[in-house]
Amino acid sequence: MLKPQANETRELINLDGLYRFKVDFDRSGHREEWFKAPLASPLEMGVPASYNDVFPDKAIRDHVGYVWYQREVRVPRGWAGDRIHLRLDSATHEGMVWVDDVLVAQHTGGYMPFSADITDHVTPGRAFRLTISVNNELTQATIPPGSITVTEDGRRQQSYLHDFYNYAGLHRSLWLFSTPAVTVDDITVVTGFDGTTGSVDYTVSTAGGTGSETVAVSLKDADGVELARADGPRGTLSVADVVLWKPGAAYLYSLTAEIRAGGQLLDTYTLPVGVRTVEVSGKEFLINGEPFYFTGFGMHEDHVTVGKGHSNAQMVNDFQLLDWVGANSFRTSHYPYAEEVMEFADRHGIVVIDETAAVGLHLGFGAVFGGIAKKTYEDGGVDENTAASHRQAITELVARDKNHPSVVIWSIANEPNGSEEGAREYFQPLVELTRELDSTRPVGYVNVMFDTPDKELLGDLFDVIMLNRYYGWYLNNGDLETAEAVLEKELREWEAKYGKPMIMTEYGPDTMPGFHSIYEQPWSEEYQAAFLAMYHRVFDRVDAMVGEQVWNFADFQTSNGIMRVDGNKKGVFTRDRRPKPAAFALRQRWTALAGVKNGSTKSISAS
Ligand code: BDP
Repeated sequence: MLKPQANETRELINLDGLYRFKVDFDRSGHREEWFKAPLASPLEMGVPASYNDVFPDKAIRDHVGYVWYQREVRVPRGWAGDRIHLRLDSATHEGMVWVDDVLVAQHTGGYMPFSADITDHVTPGRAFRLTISVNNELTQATIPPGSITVTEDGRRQQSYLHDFYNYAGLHRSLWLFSTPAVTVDDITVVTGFDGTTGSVDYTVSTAGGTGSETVAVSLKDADGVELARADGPRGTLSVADVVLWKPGAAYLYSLTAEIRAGGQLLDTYTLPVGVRTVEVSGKEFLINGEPFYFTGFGMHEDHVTVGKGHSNAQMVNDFQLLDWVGANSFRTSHYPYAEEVMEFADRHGIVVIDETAAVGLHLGFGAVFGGIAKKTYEDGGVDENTAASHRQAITELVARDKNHPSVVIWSIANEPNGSEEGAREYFQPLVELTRELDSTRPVGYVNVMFDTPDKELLGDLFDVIMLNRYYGWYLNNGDLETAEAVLEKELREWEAKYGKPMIMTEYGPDTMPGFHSIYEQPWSEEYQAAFLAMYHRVFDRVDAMVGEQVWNFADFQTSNGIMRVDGNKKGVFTRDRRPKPAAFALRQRWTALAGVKNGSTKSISAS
């Protein structure tokens, strides 16, 4: 899936800005065909952003169902003869798109782009009415799942098992773009190297042609100097004296594909390419054949006011803070992030664990918080409908992100029930699907604290073991001595059971900024620092540990609950990105580690 771009043969117009906005409180919009006329509403809404925290209105914030966006869009005169498309980088969680009176696209899955060819419905030089209805409902058939109940007085309420607020709306950019009739439809690259010679295997698929066109590709270095050329839709480009893409030292070549007929250029597309390899070998995680140690965070796309709306300035700030704290990686917990984020990581050498939105696939969680434990893998729970959406989520994620050198692991779920009967039957086909779609990257899932090695049924299906552990917080709260012993014992059991590389993908306590204690009391800033230092001592003693990603980079908004005060406070930075003291301790440790643990000549000092 190629991101739209402007070049010699393609045009691109950004459609962000203010849209007319209407909340469909009584679910009448589709029946009354609101797309057929200007939306009758005094509200306007900025795009991209979540709408929830923008209006001082509880009914809008808590609304369960559709909201509508609308604006006029003018198609440039010069686009006559081209194919014209609309692209939404996301609509959370379901989007329906009309061009004037015509439904042109419908997509479910709130964190993935989709597009529509609207050539037949628009006229170059004229404007059209763009209307989008966006539904925020989560059901047992969506990824992530959720359930809706209706109160006695008719209010719809959304509940879900994941610990981040169900922000909704048009979170990412919208685009109008043109392509020629014959197009480069997709490009896949797989890279490698042998000594100082790099290789770029490429496959270019085309659409709209007669078969008589020719495809050629070329590769340029970062200075724009052409290094290699090849004819044909698939082949291998060889790169002498290759500069590898390395964590902390990104280097990007650019691959240009061209379609020609009779010498005339029909279409072209340029893709940034990082040459690097990723591999699991025994207990090691290798990038370019060298052991890599992940440092960083599980993160969230989450900011004050705009919620999950993408903002380039906030993104740059988050990456700058990652750099400041010495992090070399992050996980896109718990959904795919905006493509701008992935491209930024590519350009700056940040390593990414790329996760689907499959979070909350554990119906036993209810019991932990005093509710009733339900079976997870049964009809009406995590069932064939969930699996169908999950397959779509994996397929779209790999299609979108397969060419990013920063992506080194596919994480296909966060904390599913991995110990109940049915877990293997559910996950085995999904792992196989992921490997079929991309045989080059390790595949993992993130294991929940209840699924200890004596109970867990899935680890052998995956390449890496990714664990979320909260000893010292949800368990052994305030008792770091016991927590340390239990943590080490469990990590050693995992190591013995699978002998695979292990990453701690979540660990950390809620921490109230400004709360101090000389007794290392839970919630204090001192406790957070002591908690993390304890985990680090243990990681440094366990060989198979190849990474540590603290939960969380920053405080973030969640649904209401007795365990949350204006959200989750496990951030090392506050929600407005001010450091808690733990940030300074991490900075010291991670700067010293610099991505190397096993085989390191550097000494690892436990902070
Ligand atoms: C884990 C989840 C994460 C939560 C975290 C927590 O993976 O989404 O926010 O716990 O409780 O279970 O803070």
